[in-house]
Amino acid sequence: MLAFAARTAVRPPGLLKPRALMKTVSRFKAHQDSLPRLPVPPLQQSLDHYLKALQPIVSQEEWAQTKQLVEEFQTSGGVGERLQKGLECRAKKSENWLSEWWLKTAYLQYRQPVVIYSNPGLLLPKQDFVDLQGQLRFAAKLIEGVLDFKVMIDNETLPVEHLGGKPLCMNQYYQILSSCRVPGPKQDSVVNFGRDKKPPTHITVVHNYQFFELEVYHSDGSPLTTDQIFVQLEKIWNSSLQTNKEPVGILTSNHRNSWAKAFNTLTKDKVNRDSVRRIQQSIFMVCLDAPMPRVSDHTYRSHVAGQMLHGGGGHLNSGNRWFDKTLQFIVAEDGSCGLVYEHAAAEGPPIITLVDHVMEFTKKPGQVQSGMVPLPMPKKLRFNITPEIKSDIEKAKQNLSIMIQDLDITTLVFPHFGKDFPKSQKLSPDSFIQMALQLAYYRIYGQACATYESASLRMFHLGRTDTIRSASMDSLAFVRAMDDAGTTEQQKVDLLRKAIQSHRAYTDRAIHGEAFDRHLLGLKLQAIEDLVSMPDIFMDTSYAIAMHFNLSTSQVPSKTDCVMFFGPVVPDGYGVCYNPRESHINFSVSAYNSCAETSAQRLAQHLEQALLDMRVLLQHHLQAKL
Ligand code: COA
Ligand code: HC5
Repeated sequence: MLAFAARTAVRPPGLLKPRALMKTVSRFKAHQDSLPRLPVPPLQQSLDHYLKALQPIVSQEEWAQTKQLVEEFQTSGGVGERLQKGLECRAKKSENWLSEWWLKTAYLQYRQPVVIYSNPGLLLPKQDFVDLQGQLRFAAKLIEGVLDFKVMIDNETLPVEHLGGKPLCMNQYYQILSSCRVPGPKQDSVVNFGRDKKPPTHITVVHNYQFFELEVYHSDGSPLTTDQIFVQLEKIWNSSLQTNKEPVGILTSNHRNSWAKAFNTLTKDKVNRDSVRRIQQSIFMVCLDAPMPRVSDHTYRSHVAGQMLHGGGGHLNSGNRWFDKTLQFIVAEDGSCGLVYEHAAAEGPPIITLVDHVMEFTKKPGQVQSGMVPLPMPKKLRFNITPEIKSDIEKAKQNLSIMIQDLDITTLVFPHFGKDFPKSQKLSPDSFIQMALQLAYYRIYGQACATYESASLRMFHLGRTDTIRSASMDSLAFVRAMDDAGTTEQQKVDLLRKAIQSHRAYTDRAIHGEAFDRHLLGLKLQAIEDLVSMPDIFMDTSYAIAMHFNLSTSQVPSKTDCVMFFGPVVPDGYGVCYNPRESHINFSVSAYNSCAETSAQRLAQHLEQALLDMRVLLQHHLQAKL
């Protein structure tokens, strides 16, 4: 019995009977255990690749200096070798040498607000309802759809995903429901209640800044139907008509240290503490938003993307959120829908799989109900607002307003082609798009920049991401040649193909655990853990340039025709997310207004032009016979 209890620690959450549970433990665990462990790449290989990746983005002098530092770092018996041994030792002792470090470095110790700086957003196709009835009916169906997906998590019928023919780690699916980030003074944490003895059976619904606990299961464990959820949502709506409430949720948008302090103040009060706890525990959250200000059809998508990321500010829907909550669906009365999610728990793809399932589900006709059972009133989660908390809310509002003013975001549907065209040219669509981005950036700035593209490490147990550095000497040669009158069209074609192939080769290395970014991070953290002084390669200008990602990009494909977005990771940079479909591509581009040198619209226009120019180039000129 003890052995069983110990094993349940790894079980996926769910409302399961013990027998089913045993089966679940073994199947989930068997799959997870069969996955390879994340390797530590050979030191020299990573350093060689690092030097190569620096070439297009640093000066020759900087490069020469770094080469020397790298050589010193890797001398036999030197600090590099020692740190590498430390890492290899860590890899032997842990399930994944990187995952905990990554969680802390990329998320929990990151002090900037989660809004814009960390939480990604997603915009769904506009729904065709225009009134309250439609809004609540869609929200009810959406809730039922998530619960339908949750069955697959609970009873482990989620199909194992594959990449490059290899099975992927499925752990992230067990982190996205019933979880929440919690602010801390130096470091945050993430709590997950799905593994509790009695997993949560409620969701949080928020309307007019008022939070409600909505039970979504009957006492026999069966989920509420769409009609039943609809009735409950109506009750919530009708009991939260006042619009003069303090937007307590806006506290979650603040700088993490400020929020951690305010969190302490807020949760001194037992009523507040219990309400926060119920939000954290809930399976997920649904935000019933007030209508958004009317904008022209032309700017609608870009405008609503902002709404999904931040809620529009204290006077609009930002108080209708708990930005620490892992998963928040947003449904507004005018048919705008989407979500915002807290990133620490999972990457985009598991969220997208859930969204695709939910959107398919909402298209199914509802079952006709035979009579309604009376259901209790959803519980209002009350907050006692002291003058101190009110002042914290005011400060958070002001701060958020500045952040919102600063966000420059645009979405673009590139209608001319999708994956179909690069595929017809026997080229990787992802690499094709990345090269278009390189060309667009070069045409604006006349130089290449450190470029980040997310690569999945889920081939490995508990794998998250590594970095594909899309700016290479090959990409630079291509973008330089593209507008150069002295280069023949045939040479341009060859350079484009070579750049694409080199990017695709990088991608293959990255998803097989052979990129260098996480390895270098590991060596740096190992140095901190071993209390050795920071090696010079990490104190070097080239390293700072390499880590200053002016282009932060990510491909997130989906079956639903949606667009995803996130903020830039540096003050003078861009965030670019794209969803390549068969015959069009959805893009989002973000930047900061406070940076005079960047403009989301400008990059988006150049991107469109670059994609078109690359197609013309390939269509008009046959591949050189090698
Ligand atoms: N000729 C013809 N077709 C090709 C081709 C070629 N040379 N190369 C690729 N293709 C096809 C593929 O077979 C695939 O076909 P499909 O549409 O039927 O699936 C399609 O083109 C897409 O392939 P490609 O564009 O090369 O990209 P990819 O799907 O391999 O994705 C990454 C590349 C880097 C995005 C992916 O490996 C990855 O890591 N994804 C996760 C990223 C992530 O986690 N993002 C979120 C972070 S929160
Ligand atoms: C719903 C789409 C989410 C995409 C989020 C994403 O790509 O996040 C990246 C995660 C990672 O580890 O690479 C980080 N990035 C936004 C900075 C690219």
